[in-house]
Parts: sequence; structure tokens; C-alpha cells
Amino acid sequence: MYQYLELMQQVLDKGSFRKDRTGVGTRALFGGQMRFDLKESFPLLTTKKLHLKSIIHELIWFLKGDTNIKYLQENGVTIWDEWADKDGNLGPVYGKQWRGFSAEGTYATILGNTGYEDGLVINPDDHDNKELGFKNLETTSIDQIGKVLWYLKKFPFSRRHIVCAWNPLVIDQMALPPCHCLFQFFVREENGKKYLSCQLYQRSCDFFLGVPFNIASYSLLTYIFADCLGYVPDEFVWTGGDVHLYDNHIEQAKLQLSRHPLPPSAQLYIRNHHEFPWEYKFDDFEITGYESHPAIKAPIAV
Ligand code: DHF
Ligand code: TMP
Repeated sequence: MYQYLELMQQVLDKGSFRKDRTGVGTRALFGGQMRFDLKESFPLLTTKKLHLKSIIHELIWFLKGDTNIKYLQENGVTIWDEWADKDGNLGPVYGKQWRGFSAEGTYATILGNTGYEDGLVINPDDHDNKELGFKNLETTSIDQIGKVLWYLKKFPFSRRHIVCAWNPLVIDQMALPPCHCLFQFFVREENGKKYLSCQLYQRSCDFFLGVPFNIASYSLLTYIFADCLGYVPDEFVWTGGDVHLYDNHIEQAKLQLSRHPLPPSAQLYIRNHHEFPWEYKFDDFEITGYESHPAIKAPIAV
């Protein structure tokens, strides 16, 4: 986790000051990478305490294809509350794109006058074309998680193990366009065993609040896929685009940098094997040996 602190220090030292959508203001760098060896330990930040329950439930919720916060609320997880509408919906966010990527809702977007009509594939002034596009797109839906799992089994060394949550056709209907928007798996073989790595591309990275969650979440996802496939979890590679610290997280970041990281001793055990990633339940996971400095509170930019 030294890499995390190093990148945090770089954002503080070299980040450019920027106004941002939320009005809070950030300092930001463009492009950053961290690598975590999953064979050594499960990568949980030790310079502040992480709420593991939120991280695990959120991932289970994505994998189920769910985009309503009801499941999270039932399990005491509040991290998506600020973005949901009065019925708890977030629009076609991660779960929908992972499990049922489609152009569903495209028609509504066009009628909703987004101001982007000229750039759309379907021309709203061309009635016939719109009908055609609507029907074709609406009925096609891809379970990206199921498909990638199948390919990882059949063609482990393929370079096409991609899951993409960034769906330009429906981006305007999402409560928040995906921050962790694309990930890829990679398999290598050594002494007859297959090792599974994952790399995430995160376009927008709230380095203090979001990123520690994102690292843990995708590492857990790599473990889940490895368990389904009978492969060994290898590395998680985190790649960030706009890597930022909000102006109201600076004191918290400095406090974290003043703390000494504890030995990376957390381990993840999967108690029950399942065939598919969406079958895992909260009690199937056990995390041992996680020790950390106390939690640090910070306001989230909405
Ligand atoms: N917006 C912004 N500005 N930053 C984010 O990181 C972010 N993340 C979202 C949605 N929108 C976002 C989803 N993920 C927390 C962590 C991750 C997350 C949302 C919220 C958070 O508040 N963490 C606190 C409390 C943890 C808890 O209650 O479980 C923390 O101290 O880590
Ligand atoms: P943006 O859509 O204007 O980029 O704002 C999204 C903010 O949320 C940005 O600060 C990044 C942050 N974020 C994360 O860092 N990780 C996450 O998992 C999510 C959902 C958001």
C-alpha cells in the first residue's frame, strides 16, 4: 500500500487545481497506476479503517445485475443513497451493464431531448430509422460477466476478456456515469497452474474515499472469478485517469500520510465454491488478519 501513499503524495505535490462538477474543487493528476500482488495478501488500506461490509455487499449487488439501492439498504449499506431517486433507482448503472448491456432506454433518451441528437447513431428526425434502431437495439442484451467467464474457461489466453460498463447509448440516464468503467482479465500458466490477473481502468478517481473501495472491490472480483474457474488469483492492476483529491479531503489525506502503514497481512478466504460469480453471498467470504489505523471521516462530493 506504499504505492497508494506515494500516488497520494504526488497528487498533493504536483496536482493541478481544478474546478469540478460537484463545485468542491480538486487537485488532480492525469494517469496513474498501482499493482497489487494478490498472492501475497488481500489489498486493504491500513492507514485508515475500511468498511468491508459496504465493499462486499456492493460487489454482490453489481454481480446480481441490481441497480436499485433496496438490497444495499436492507444490508445496512448507505454508500449509494445520495444518488438514488425516490424509488431507489440509479438508472442503468454498473449492474445493468455488467449483466445486461443493451441500448434499453435509448428511445427515451432521444425523446427526452438530451441536446446530443445530432451525434446519435439514430437520427430522431428519421422516423423509420428510429423505429428500426429501437427494435434492434432494445432486444439485444449481453451478460458480459457470464460471457467473459465462459471465454476465460474456453480460451484462457485470449486478449479479449473485457467487461465495459461505459455504455454511450444510455449514459445520460445513469445517476452517475461509471467511474470504474472497464476491466480486463489476463491468464498465465506456470507449473501447470493458471493464474488470473485483472486490470481496471477508472476514468475518475476520488483518491481518498472511492479508490480504497475500488481496489478492494476489484481484488475481490478477481478472487471470485478465480474461484469459479479453479485458477489462482495473481495480480490486480489499477489504472486511473483523472486522479484527484477533493479540497475538503486534504487534511484527511495528510493525516493518512503521517501514519505508518501496517504489514499487509489481510487474507481472503472463500468458504463456499460456486459455479457463477453472481451466486456468491456475503457469508461465503472471510477476511482475516486485517489490522489498520482508525477510520477517517470525510464528506463525499455529490
Ligand atoms: N462520488 C464521489 N465524489 N466520490 C466517490 O468515491 C463516490 N463513490 C461512489 C458514488 N459516488 C461517489 C460509490 N462508492 C463511500 C465509498 C465508496 C462509494 C461511496 C461512498 C463512502 O462514503 N465511504 C466512507 C464511508 C463508508 C461506509 O459508510 O461504508 C468511508 O469513510 O470510506
Ligand atoms: P464525475 O462523474 O464528475 O467524474 O464524478 C464522480 C466522482 O465519484 C469522482 O470524484 C470519482 C468518484 N468515484 C470513485 O472514485 N469511485 C467510484 O467507485 C465511484 C462510483 C465514484
